[in-house]
Amino acid sequence: MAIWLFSFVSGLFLLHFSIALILINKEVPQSRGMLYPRESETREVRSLDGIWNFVRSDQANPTQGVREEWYSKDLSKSGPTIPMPVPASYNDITTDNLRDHVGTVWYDRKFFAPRSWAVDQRVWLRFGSVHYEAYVWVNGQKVVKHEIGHLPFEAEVTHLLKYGAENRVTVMCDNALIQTTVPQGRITELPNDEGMTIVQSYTFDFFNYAGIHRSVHLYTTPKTFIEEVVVTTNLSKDNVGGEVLYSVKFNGSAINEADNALYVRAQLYDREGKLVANGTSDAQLSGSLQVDNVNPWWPYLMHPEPGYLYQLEVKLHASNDELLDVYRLKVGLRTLSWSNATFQINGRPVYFRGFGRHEDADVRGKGLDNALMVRDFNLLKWIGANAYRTSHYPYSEESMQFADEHGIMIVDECPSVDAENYNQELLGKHKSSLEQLIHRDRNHPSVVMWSIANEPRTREMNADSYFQLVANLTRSLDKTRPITAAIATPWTDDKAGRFLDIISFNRYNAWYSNTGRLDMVTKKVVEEAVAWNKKYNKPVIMAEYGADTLEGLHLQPAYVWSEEFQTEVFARHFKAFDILRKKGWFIGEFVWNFADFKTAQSYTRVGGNKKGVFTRARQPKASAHLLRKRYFALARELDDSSFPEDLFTYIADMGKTENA
Ligand code: BDP
Repeated sequence: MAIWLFSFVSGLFLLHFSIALILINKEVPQSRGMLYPRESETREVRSLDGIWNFVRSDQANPTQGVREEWYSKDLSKSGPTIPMPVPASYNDITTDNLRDHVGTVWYDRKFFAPRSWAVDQRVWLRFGSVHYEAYVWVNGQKVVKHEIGHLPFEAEVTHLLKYGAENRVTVMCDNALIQTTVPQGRITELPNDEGMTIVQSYTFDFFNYAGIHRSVHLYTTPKTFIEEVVVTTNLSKDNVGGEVLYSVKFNGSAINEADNALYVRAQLYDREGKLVANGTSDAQLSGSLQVDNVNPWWPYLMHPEPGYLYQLEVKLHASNDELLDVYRLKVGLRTLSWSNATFQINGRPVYFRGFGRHEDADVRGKGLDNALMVRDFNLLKWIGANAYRTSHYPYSEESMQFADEHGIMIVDECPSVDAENYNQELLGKHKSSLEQLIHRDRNHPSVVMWSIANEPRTREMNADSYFQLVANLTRSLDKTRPITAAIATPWTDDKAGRFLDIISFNRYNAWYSNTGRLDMVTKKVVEEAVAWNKKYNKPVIMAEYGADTLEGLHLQPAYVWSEEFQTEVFARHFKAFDILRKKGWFIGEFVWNFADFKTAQSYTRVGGNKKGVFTRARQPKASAHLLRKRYFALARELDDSSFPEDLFTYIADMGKTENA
């Protein structure tokens, strides 16, 4: 808890001495439960989203609220509160400098627990994500603590609630990033005009938005309930026969002492609601369902009906057949395979055409916003993309479900960005972030790859043992998906690539190197991709390339920051990609970035990072129209899909019409 002032000192210690340490492989804590809250005949879900009360702590006194037990009464009794929307980042809501606050803030709100919930069930309190660290109390009692943003956590609150009465939930949130958090940052004390002040810094290039970022739910389960469902799928070689393998964990005791033989009935329904397979589990609550004439899950533009999802209905029964709990989830049937040259889905090679993105918007920061999410997916489909990377942290569960439905492939990234100064504590948290991510996202057909880091400093001394341990853990948790990391270290110095299945590299030719030199892009991209492939003999993706672009700035000939320049930079890369595609092991191109986004203040950033193909308000720059033509041209060439009617603007007859 708000220990960063102390950790600051130990952070410095680690900075200087960690490189000499040997990293040890310790067990990571195992996540439990956390199924996405869904209503069923045995479960109720209530949203606690809305306006909460909010207090910021004194930066110089971050633990005051804990010492004074602010959680034991309404926050308003400890001082003036302001209204704060949930979900949202708190940073851009007010007109004062809350934006740059470092340390703890407090939220609380009241809610009713209906009388009906008092009988024979459990109640859970679940947070979709709080960044970065959260402490939660209900009616003054400590409930749960969670560290690492962008990931869900929950706790049972059955015993703490007053039923048929008002209750209070209090959250303390700490945004401080130090050398042992994921991602890392630094806290320094610097003199200012009033004396001394605390300053947060970090090397990564997006604003450290904080607060209750995703929805807060209360949900009920029966006393004995379905705690986890894990699903994997297989297809026959001709993609006609399908198999859904499921494995269920329950929590709670059996109905009576003698009854320890629970079982699961699993039923699979197609899109029209027709039952296509059903079965009963074995004693370990696992089983398989066979599907004839299957509709496989295909990516967008790879098939006329992409994102086909079935519904799996899981019913937990007591041995006397009494129905205990029901949970339903969407399932996509698909296979993944990869080699040292290709990545295949349902036996067909995939070429990724996508984006690096951010969860970012004005006012809301990183807060979940359905309007923005739906707009973004409409733009992804408009532009013909088939994939994106959740750079540089896990995105909302709602967006993962949306990607499943729309056939958008996800390279699912954990929150490790710019990792350096490798130390034991960092390793533990990095591994834990992957464990939590895989636990959360393992059932999504859209997730086709795990990204274990963005731009880690992989030339550092401990980088090889560190990434070996991180990759080993990831593989031990999921063997069905390949592992990548987006690397910017020059290939000559990199020590992490050998632990990956797919090499992704980030490079800004004509931007950070040889700025403005459009004649120094194509050859360099080809040479670098070839070098990565030669070094590791693995498929290669260009995971980031791009140029900052101020919308509306036009300069001919192209000049940095202009729309012409971004368009030209893209075109020079396209040329390189087409040369590389012929080599057989180059499997994808991801533009940086989907949309403009906020960063920390810096003289290289005008209101944030402007490498978006779309503005922050989600309107296209000139490059978007070019990229759209490329992505649809690739889809036609590789996946046999057709062009949208408005792809090419009518210019002239071009001699095509026969004389009448
Ligand atoms: C890359 C980072 C990305 C940055 C980008 C940039 O992976 O987070 O936003 O550079 O500078 O190195 O635009």
